[in-house]
Amino acid sequence: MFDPNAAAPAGSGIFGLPHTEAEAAVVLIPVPFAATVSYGGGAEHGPQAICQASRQVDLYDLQYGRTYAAGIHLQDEPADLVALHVTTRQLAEAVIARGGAITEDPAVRAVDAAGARVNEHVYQATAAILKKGKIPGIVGGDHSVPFGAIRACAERFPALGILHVDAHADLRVAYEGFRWSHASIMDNVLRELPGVQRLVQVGIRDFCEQELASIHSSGGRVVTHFDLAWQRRRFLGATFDSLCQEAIAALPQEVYISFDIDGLDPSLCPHTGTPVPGGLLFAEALHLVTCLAASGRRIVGFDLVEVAPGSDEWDANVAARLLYKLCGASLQTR
Ligand SMILES: [Mn+2]
Repeated sequence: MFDPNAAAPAGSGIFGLPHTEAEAAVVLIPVPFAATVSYGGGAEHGPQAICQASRQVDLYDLQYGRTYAAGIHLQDEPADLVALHVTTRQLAEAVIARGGAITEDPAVRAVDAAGARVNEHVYQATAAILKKGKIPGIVGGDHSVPFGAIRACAERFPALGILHVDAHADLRVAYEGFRWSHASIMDNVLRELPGVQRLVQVGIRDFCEQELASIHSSGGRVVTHFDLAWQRRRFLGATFDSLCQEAIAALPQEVYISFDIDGLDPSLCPHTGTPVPGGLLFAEALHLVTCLAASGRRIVGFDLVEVAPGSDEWDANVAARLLYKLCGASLQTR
């Protein structure tokens, strides 16, 4: 008999839970793929590290109650994606080392093909979960991996909104030559997925001029809350709550959360691939998600990406706790 007050039993699943996929209302899809990372590596080990750290998370949640009771299941890592990461990373590293792609580079074509394969896997897996009325959650991997999940959600819930927490705008056009780059996910989403009505970005503090131009020319489809602007308004007296409410008000009824761990203050994720000073504290991120769940909107799916385990368990520990909160918030809005 499962005891939510006891330590995680040997052989149990994520968060020490016993649920099979059939028993779970939240199904987590691990995507151990991070071929196009530009700076620090390791996000391909995110799913395993988070699963390991998740066993220390206490199951009763003061905000969301018995999150575990609805069932949470993490799928097995597909062996072919693990292998695909290794071969693709070697190709991508060589391209990045010489400063990005030259036109018609065969290595780039191979990396793009691998990205397309990941997208297809994630799309099929997410669509199958949505079809059963369950909530899909992607555990990355770098920020290229949730494209297929956003595609599946946008097809099932047209006029979808995305709440995107990140240090980076991720609106680069084929960064370093890679179509499915981690830095290009939201550019790909806007370009390929008409079912995404609005992208609301929070925590943004690293972007290039082209990305700023994309935001300004989006006709309101992209609403970016720069970290600097939020900090400044808080210095002048605005409450964090009022900023959250303003961000959420721009979102439609159905919302997908794309959470790049580097949106948080880097003291909470020191080993993530591209850390940037600034960002949200843990309690602030939770407040944002809580306000979204309390707004009457429905969280139809989510991802947590760019978690790279370092020499200690810290990054994965933070991520596991954030992941549990994302499960709780989504279940509350179901
Ligand atoms: Mn990102």
